[in-house]
Amino acid sequence: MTAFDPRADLHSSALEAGFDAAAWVSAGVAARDTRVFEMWCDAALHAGMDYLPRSADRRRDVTTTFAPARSALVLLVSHNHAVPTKPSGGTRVGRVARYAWSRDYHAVLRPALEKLEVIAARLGIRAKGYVDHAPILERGFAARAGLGWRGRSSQIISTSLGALTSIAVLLCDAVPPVDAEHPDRCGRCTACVTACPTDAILTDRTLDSRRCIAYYTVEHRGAVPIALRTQFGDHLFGCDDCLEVCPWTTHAGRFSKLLEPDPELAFPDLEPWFTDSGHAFLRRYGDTAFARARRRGMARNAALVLGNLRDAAHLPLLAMGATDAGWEVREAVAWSLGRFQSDHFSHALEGLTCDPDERVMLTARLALEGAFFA
Ligand code: B12
Ligand code: SF4
Ligand code: SF4
Repeated sequence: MTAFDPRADLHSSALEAGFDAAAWVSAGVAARDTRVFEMWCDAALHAGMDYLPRSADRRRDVTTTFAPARSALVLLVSHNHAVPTKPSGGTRVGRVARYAWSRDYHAVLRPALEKLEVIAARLGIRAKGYVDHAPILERGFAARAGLGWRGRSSQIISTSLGALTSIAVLLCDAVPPVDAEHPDRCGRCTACVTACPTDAILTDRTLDSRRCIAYYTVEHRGAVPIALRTQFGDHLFGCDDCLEVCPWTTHAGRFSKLLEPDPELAFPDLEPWFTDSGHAFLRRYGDTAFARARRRGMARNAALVLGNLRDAAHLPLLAMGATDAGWEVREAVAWSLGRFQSDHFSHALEGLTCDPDERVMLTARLALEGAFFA
């Protein structure tokens, strides 16, 4: 790249806009990447995310998303925030993945990408920015751009930023560079595989979404498989276990310029999730990642965390959840009440044995028989 190359100017502008790393890559999708993606979908490892196999054709060719695309400026944004101070009051237990500690990164990064689109136009480059919402194999782009390599956790790992990053892609009509894929730096490390509470990480560096806590707590509607529940521990929303233990994350230290952590998202109060309406929930969390799970999903997640913590101080909140409008919340509450030895709130559990929803009724009956106490 020469000093007068507009690509170099756009690259500098991206870093000035607050992105933590940027690199150019060709827009052609590697056949290996589409093959892996399609085999992964064929093996049903996408769980209930049916939009993934549906978009396989478009993922093979990004000109179906942005017709002029010849190259891409791939961007990394760190969400490795320092831990904010926990607010007081309410019931603030359970862990939230770091990407959800700030306002929804899609909303925050969108204006930054639009700014880059305008700068690109001034430089004579047609460009369109995407973050996580288009059928683009974003990790494949980041790996080919040399920003990092695909770790055993399947996350793109950067030597300077570690594993706690998001990817954005600015598709451009600029002349493509020669791709310079990053070498694998996992070596003999298997820390992420060992750290995964549900054994979701597979040997080919993909994962089984049907076992992944991030999948269930963020994407999945309905009940979580009973066999996995105790392994969820105190994970309330998303999961960073396989990313936090990565030695490259530990070495990277704290970053994140574009995303600001909000203590109310890092340590949310669970109580309103059991009392507020769905509308009130969206008024409070509409511009956050929690909106994806909606009130019912978050109340379900909260109930499972309380069942795993087994702190009697949380029993009144669980009892409140026993009359929730969402069947998946009542079902999770039935399981969680069954994790306590106390008879204090057994009336709530007994009530659920007559629940109009059969799934709730069955779980409540098993809970009363002591099936979940161990
Ligand atoms: C579906 C999805 C999920 C699913 C499935 C995750 C998975 N590992 O496949 C679930 C809900 C579980 C999930 C969880 C998370 N996700 Co997610 N997710 C996606 C999404 C929408 C599609 C990913 C996908 O297609 N998966 C299927 C697999 C096969 O594809 P792939 O992982 O992209 O792999 C590609 C290549 O690496 C290559 N490949 C695959 N296997 C192999 C093996 C080898 C050896 C090689 C060389 C290449 C190769 O082929 C693929 C195509 O390019 C992307 C956004 C996007 N548009 O890409 C975000 C994305 C992958 N998620 C992201 C994040 C941040 C997360 C979480 C950390 C959130 C959290 N804290 O809870 C977790 C991490 C869990 C984990 N360890 O992966 C980031 C990843 C950033 C990064 N640095 O890698 C993305 C890119 C979103 C974004 N724009 O930032 N996610
Ligand atoms: S996000 Fe959590 S559950 Fe999913 S693979 Fe990583 S450690 Fe396992
Ligand atoms: S924890 Fe170890 S094996 Fe996993 S991605 Fe990081 S370096 Fe690779």
